[in-house]
Amino acid sequence: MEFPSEFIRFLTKASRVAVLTGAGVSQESGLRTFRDAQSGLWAQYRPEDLASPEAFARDPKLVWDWYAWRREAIKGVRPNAGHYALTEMEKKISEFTLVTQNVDGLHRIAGSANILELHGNILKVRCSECGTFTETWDDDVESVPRCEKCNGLLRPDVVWFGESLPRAELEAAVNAARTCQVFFSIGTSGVVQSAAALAHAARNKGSVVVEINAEPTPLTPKVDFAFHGKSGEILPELVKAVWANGLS
Ligand code: BV8
Ligand code: ZN
Repeated sequence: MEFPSEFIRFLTKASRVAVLTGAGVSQESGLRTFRDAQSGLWAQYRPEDLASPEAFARDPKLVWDWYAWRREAIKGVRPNAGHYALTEMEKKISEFTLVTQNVDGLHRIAGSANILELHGNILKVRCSECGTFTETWDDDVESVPRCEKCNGLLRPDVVWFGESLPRAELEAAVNAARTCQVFFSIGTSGVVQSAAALAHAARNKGSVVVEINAEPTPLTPKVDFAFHGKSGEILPELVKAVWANGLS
């Protein structure tokens, strides 16, 4: 893929870069994106209908089993070239912030360091009553496992629709978006708030906004550079184009 020289120059000179990722960056690892997450017995449910406190109150076992199914899927995959290219970029740029909507933990496994998990992490479990985290729980039981401290139902440590994002991570993400010189939106349909507002916050501060996504999104008309294709192919090429021939 050819990258406009103006863009390469910008990125070469940039010392503050913020990146927002979504389910698209994990697609080439074999994980379904949110929009086409539901298959098999889950096909009858919209993700929003399972990822909410109301759904958990209505049928905790159904929601627990959905997350157990997704956890098994995640345990069976590895980061892809897109994840690793982002770890390379982090080494080349002095202030690099990786904000992710993904709960799969693949960025950390790939070696990224400065990660803000805006929507939590599916591999962590806590009590829905007292909030106590637990490292061990039994997945194949008739009912939802319970908290040893207060006997409350355990739940995945993710942010459900209608729940507020973790304050510290959100504040750090907004700050990174507002102070970066280049903002990347990668593998996200840009429809879920408050994450989707970050690119606009960066743009309003005069940052160069870049979209890398398999298809155009509502953000596309507003970006400075849009590269449509697979992030696992485009990101390694970008890293090579900017940093391989020792431009910086
Ligand atoms: C909140 C964790 C305070 C759980 C998730 C303002 C206006 C309207 C609505 C709202 C608003 N403010 C709040 C809301 C409500 C809601 C919201 O935004 N609803 C949407 C649907 C309109 N937001 C909330 O509830 C948030 N909480 O704001 O609290 C509050 C509360 C109530 C009212 C006011 C304020 C909490 C949102 C977080 C929910 N939790 N995940 C779990 O995972 O189970 S969201 C979840 O869905 C993901 O984390 C992610 O954020 C989102 C999915 O989006 P993407 O990651 O972008 O994935 P998607 O499949 O959509 O797209 C993938 C893209 O990749 C596609 O474009 C595809 O083309 C591309 N692609 C595919 N393959 C590749 C690729 N690109 C590159 N390479 C490839 N190989
Ligand atoms: Zn408890």
